[in-house]
Amino acid sequence: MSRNGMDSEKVRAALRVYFIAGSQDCLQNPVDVLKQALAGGITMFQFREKGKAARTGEQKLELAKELQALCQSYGVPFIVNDDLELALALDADGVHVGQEDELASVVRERMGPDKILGVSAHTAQEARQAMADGADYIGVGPIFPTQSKADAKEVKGPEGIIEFRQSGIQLPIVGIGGITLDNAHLVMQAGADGVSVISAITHATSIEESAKRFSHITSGNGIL
Ligand code: TZP
Ligand code: MG
Repeated sequence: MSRNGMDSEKVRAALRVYFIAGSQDCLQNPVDVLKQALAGGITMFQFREKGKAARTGEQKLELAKELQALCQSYGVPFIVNDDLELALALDADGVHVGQEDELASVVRERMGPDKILGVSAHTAQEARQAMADGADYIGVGPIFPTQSKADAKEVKGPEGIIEFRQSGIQLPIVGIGGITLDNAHLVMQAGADGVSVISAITHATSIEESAKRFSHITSGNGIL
């Protein structure tokens, strides 16, 4: 079985503006939030329904289906956070797992070679293991302080990404945690292929405008 699900250049392009959300992150209907984010130009979406306020069971499934259909209408990959069974049931485009979740090697095996596998990595060793397990990309963070993840690890700063690159990690990297329109360029300059964002999009005054600006910043067009 091929170890990587997708051509790595396609993965790098999809990581550019990687929007993550679940209903617990949204100030309005998550379907409306995603519609606006897609209109603004996000390049990938991760459904991360997590925490006390999260939906479960049938409600989670129904929301996932709706969000997936929206992503499909834009040709944007729909990734499921830490729920392999849901991803398989929906034939989602991929799965993202953390170090405490299902083993990446197991996820790769069960999804097959053509799906996108993302793994959160905090050390170069974890990054190398993720690659060996068949990861298409790694998520590195938190880069900056975040309010969106209760159990977030120590803040790494953009230096965390520079260190990964210096230690020879060539896998596509997406930075995560506290990324805003003001600091996203630092994440890209550090060697990331893209930015993962929750609150800077879900809590934006204009979601579409925020997504649009992230798109400009990460395409090298500078800060608008
Ligand atoms: N993993 C590390 S930080 C984080 C996750 C899921 C939350 C990122 O959210 P925000 O609002 O973009 O800081
Ligand atoms: Mg997780």
